[in-house]
Parts: sequence; structure tokens; C-alpha cells
Amino acid sequence: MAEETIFSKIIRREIPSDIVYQDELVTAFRDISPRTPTHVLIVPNVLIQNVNDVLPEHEQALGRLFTVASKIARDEGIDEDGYRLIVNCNRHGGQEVYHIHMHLLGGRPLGPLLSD
Ligand code: DGP
Repeated sequence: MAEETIFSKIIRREIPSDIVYQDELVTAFRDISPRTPTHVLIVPNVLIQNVNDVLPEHEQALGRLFTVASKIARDEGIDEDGYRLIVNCNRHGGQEVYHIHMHLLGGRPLGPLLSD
């Protein structure tokens, strides 16, 4: 059984966070250390540690991450200029929180995908 992270508490609204969207499948909230003017994390409400643990039964919730990313990008007014979606996995991917999440980053030009 995967261990819960701080994100489960955010999803259940047990600790404060800036939630911008929530439905029965996913929750989206502003990153605590934003790297760009818009930096939102979109997470499935169910705990999946990372991409290595994704199963066919998760497809609906994980598909919803994209639907909601598209909506938030529009709401934030960054859809036309563009933005970046990132999902980190494990150590080499730079994953810090082991509850799968999609970063929505935008609001300024982001440059090349990798800096080194
Ligand atoms: P990653 O490296 O992909 O696992 O990104 C984890 C992100 O989660 C990182 O950008 C900071 C953010 N984060 C960590 N703890 C919290 C928290 O308690 N609240 C919020 N809003 N964001 C958090």
C-alpha cells in the first residue's frame, strides 16, 4: 500500500492550499514554490505514486488531468501563448512528492526543455 503524502491532505482540504479546481476525479492547486507566473499542480484524487504504478483503471482520472490542464490554461489566459506540462518520475525525473501530479507551467517563455 502506497503511503499518503501531503497531497492527500490537500485533496481532502485538511490543510490550506490554493485550490483552483476540484471534481470527483482530480484536484488542481497552486504550487507552494511557483517556478513561473502560473504554476499549478493537477493530481488524481486517488493515490498513485508515479507513472510506474499507472494501471488501465486509472485512465479516466489521468485523462482528466489533461482536460483540466486545458481548462486552467484558458482560465489563466496562457492558452494562446502556450505552456508546459511536466510529470516527474522517481529520482532521475526529479520527483519529490510521491503522489502522481502534472505541473502546469506558463505565463512567460520557458526556454528549452532541459537546462543541462
Ligand atoms: P515534483 O518534483 O514533481 O515531485 O514536484 C513537487 C511539487 O510539489 C514541488 O514543485 C513543490 C510542490 N509542493 C510540495 N509540497 C507542497 C505543499 O504542501 N503545497 C503545495 N501547494 N505544493 C507543494
